[in-house]
Formats: sequence, structure tokens, C-alpha cells
Amino acid sequence: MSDQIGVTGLAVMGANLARNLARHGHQVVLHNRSRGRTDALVEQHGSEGDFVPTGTMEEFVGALQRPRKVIIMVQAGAATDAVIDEIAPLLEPGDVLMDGGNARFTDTIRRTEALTAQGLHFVGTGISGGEEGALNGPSIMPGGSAEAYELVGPLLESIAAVVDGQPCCTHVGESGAGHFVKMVHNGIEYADMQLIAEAYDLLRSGLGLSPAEIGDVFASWNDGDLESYLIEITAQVLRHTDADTGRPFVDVVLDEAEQKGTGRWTVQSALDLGVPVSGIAEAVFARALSGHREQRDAAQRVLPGPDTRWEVADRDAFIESVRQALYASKVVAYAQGFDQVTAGADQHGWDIDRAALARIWRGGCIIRARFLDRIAQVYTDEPDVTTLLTNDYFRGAVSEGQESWRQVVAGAARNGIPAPGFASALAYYDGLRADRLPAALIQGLRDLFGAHTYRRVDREGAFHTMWGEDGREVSA
Ligand code: NBP
Repeated sequence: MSDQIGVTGLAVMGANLARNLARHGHQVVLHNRSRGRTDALVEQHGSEGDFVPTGTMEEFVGALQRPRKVIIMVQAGAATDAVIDEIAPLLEPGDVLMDGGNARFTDTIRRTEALTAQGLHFVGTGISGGEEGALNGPSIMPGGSAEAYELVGPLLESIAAVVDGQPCCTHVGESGAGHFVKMVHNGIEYADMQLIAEAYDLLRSGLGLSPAEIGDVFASWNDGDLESYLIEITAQVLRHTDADTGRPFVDVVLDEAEQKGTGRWTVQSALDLGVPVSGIAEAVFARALSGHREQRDAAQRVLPGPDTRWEVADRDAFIESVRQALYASKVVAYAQGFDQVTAGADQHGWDIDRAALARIWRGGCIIRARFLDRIAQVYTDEPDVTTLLTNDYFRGAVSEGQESWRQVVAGAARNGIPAPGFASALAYYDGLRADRLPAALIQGLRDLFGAHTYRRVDREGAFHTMWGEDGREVSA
């Protein structure tokens, strides 16, 4: 069913989303702070659908039928607040204001409270898929009230990516839930890319394959369990040759990765929630390390280590070991990300359906992958599962590759190839399955220096040992 919607903010994401909406038969009222973008969109793509260009914010709001539906697609942060401050006084109770930018979820909670008090519906909406997704079908993660979703859900579902006949859009939960899961999605994306980069490094530094050869390896991996958008584009990037120099493209790119914010936010939130998202944290830290050029230059000159070339007897077996290590580490990273979704939902009282979330991440978004089907199945069959890793399928997949995983991590350490994502994922796996952890010693130390007390394995209660006296134990 065709509907009407207003889009304000017509840079690449907003313009592509507006075109996607128009192509699906909706009337799209256009607005941008500076008029040039509005005119350019109509001039270049006006024939794609029913666009209504407007100039001022008053004109924009005036052109919309009630209840008005508006999506904001401007730079996240201060720009979003500026737009809300300008448009909210012009809207009327019952109107729906959506924010499709990469807002921090705590900002979305704040904005939801303020706008709800004015009688407006505010829908913080995660949108993933970059420019291409915005135009051809993104994964859409709307938060806000169920009532607001009834008003805008069908419209959003109409422009989302479709997998197995289902739109990659679902009402995630109240208030900031949509932007929260979008943040975790981006955190998982960080971890996934770091693991892919480590696999590439192992095949390059360890085995001595060329980027194009590694591109072929990734292309073959894309036919199996690892099938995903990121694996597919890794093959494409690795096979690409720089036109200027004739060298592999990856060799002419500066090896300093950026981190714009969502990865860092994911880790900050995980620290607050007490969820060990070690895969995402290692990915953020690895990017930070890559950016510390001065330290790297200084260290490169003086810090000794082994030659990075591995003594490999069986090339194909080595490649298969790296594949298994990558898959196992990836399962851990996704399990940790879903743990964070669970903890965030608990903390904020959001009813997030993790099976539905895994389903809407199967298409349109950057982490779309075959194995999200498996994750959706786990949360459908075992809604109370405590970690994805104990599910039969994932337990089998990880334990099957375990020997390879250990060999790869040990070999990387022995040969001086940094593989923090692989190593921390394995340490997490071993930490989870350990019968006893050395946390007991930490509790003892904390009791000695700070009288922090401890609990015992054999009786209830909190205890303190009189370390400075006779070593007697007292109940705390
Ligand atoms: P940008 O993030 O580059 O923002 C540019 C837009 O913000 C322009 O329309 C600009 O208006 C407007 N704007 C700014 Br800047 N300050 C403003 C203000 N004070 N008042 C009103 N408008 C203001 O655009 P984008 O790359 O299209 O991304 C839009 C949103 O989508 C962002 O939140 C982004 O994080 C998110 N997102 C992006 C991607 C992606 O792949 N790029 C993916 C997913 C989500 P002007 O034309 O007048 O300067």
C-alpha cells in the first residue's frame, strides 16, 4: 500500500532512502537544510517516483498529511538535535518522527522521553547496509512504541531487504532498542572484519600467498558455512589491482584503520553491562594500535621477534585450519554480541526477540551471513539458551574446528603474527568451559589488600580473613 513520508537530510543516505521509498510507490516529501541537495535529487532522479520538493521546514511539515511521518537522515549527534528542535514545534500530537541516523542509543532514549512528553511518537531506527542498502533494501531496526510501529512499520517493511520472502525489518523494542541493536550490529561488524583481516594476514605472512591468491581462497570459503557479504567483498578487495602502480590494492592502502564511534560505543556499553565482548573489544583495540604510527615505527626498529614465515608441510591443510579457526572465532564474536543484546534488553526492559533480530540481519546489512539462519533457529528452538555456544549446532561447529583453532593461535604466537581476535576468542571459549577459574585467587587478593570479602564454595555467606592478625576467618 502506498503511503506518504517526509525525508529531511538528503546527503547520500537520505537521498538513497528517499529514492527507495519513491520507487516503492510512496509519495516522498523532501527537505534538506541547504536547498541544493533537494533540487539535485529531483533533477537527477525525479522520474523515479512521486517526489515533493520543499524549501523551509514550515513548507516541509505543511506538505505532510496527518499523522505526519518524517524520517531524519542527518549527521548523528548535534545535527539530529538541531533538526528535532526545529521540527518538533511544528508537529502535532500523534505525528511520527523517525531518526534513521547512527544515533547513540542513550541519545535516542533521551529524545524519546522528551518527544513523548510532547505527544509525538519518536522512532529511533537503526539502518544498515550503507548507500547501496539504503537504495536497494537495507536492514531496518526500528525502536519506539508498538503504536508507532503500527503507523510506520508497513512503510519501512516495504523498502527493506527481503530474505525468504520476509522483510529485514522488525519492531525491535521500545525507546532506544533499535539504535542499541544497530550499535551491537556494528560492533559485531568490527569483530568480523578483524577476524577476516587476521585470516588474511596468516595466509599472507604465514603461508606467503599473494593477495589475489588469498582472494581466491576467500571466494571458495564463501561457498560454505562462512558464506557472507563480508567474506564475499574480502575476495573482491584482495583481487583488486591498483591501476596507478599495478600493485595489489591492499599494498597501496595505508595500514591504519579508522573507528568512527559505534565500535567504541559497543565496548563502552558492554563494560557498563558487564558483558565480555572480547572479540569486539580486540577489534576496536587492534584498529587503535594500527593508528599509533609513531609507536609502531619506534617498535619496528628495535623489538625483536621470530620470522613471520611458517614452516608449512601441507598448504591446503593450513588453509583449512585457518578457515576453521575463523569460523570458530566468528561464532564466539556473534555469541558475545547476542549476549550484549540480551543484557541490554534486560537492563532497559526491552522485549527484544533475538530470533527476529537474527532474521532481519540475514539481508541488507553489512553482517548478513548464512549462519544467521542458524542463530535465528537457536533462539526459536531454545529461547532461554544462556549462550549460543552450548547449542548443539554451534557446539559441534566450534569443537570440530577446535584442534585447528588451537594450532593456528599457537602457531601465530610462535611465528610472531598478531592474531588478537583469534586468540581472545579461544581464551573466551576456554574460560567459559573451565571448571575452576583463577578468579578465586583474585578474590583472595582483594580480601587481603582491601577487605573486600569473598564467598566460599562450601557454605553461604560472605567472609573475611584476618590477614594482618592470626589468619582467622570471620563472617563479614
Ligand atoms: P552525513 O552524516 O554526512 O550528514 C549530512 C547531512 O546532515 C546533510 O543533509 C546535512 O545538511 C545535514 N546536516 C548537518 Br551535517 N548538520 C545539520 C544541521 N545542524 N541541521 C540540519 N541538517 C544538518 O550524511 P550521510 O552519510 O547520508 O548519513 C546520514 C545518517 O545516516 C548519519 O547519521 C549516518 O551516521 C547514518 N548512516 C550512514 C551510513 C553510511 O553508510 N553512510 C550507514 C548507516 C547509517 P547540508 O546538506 O545542509 O549540509
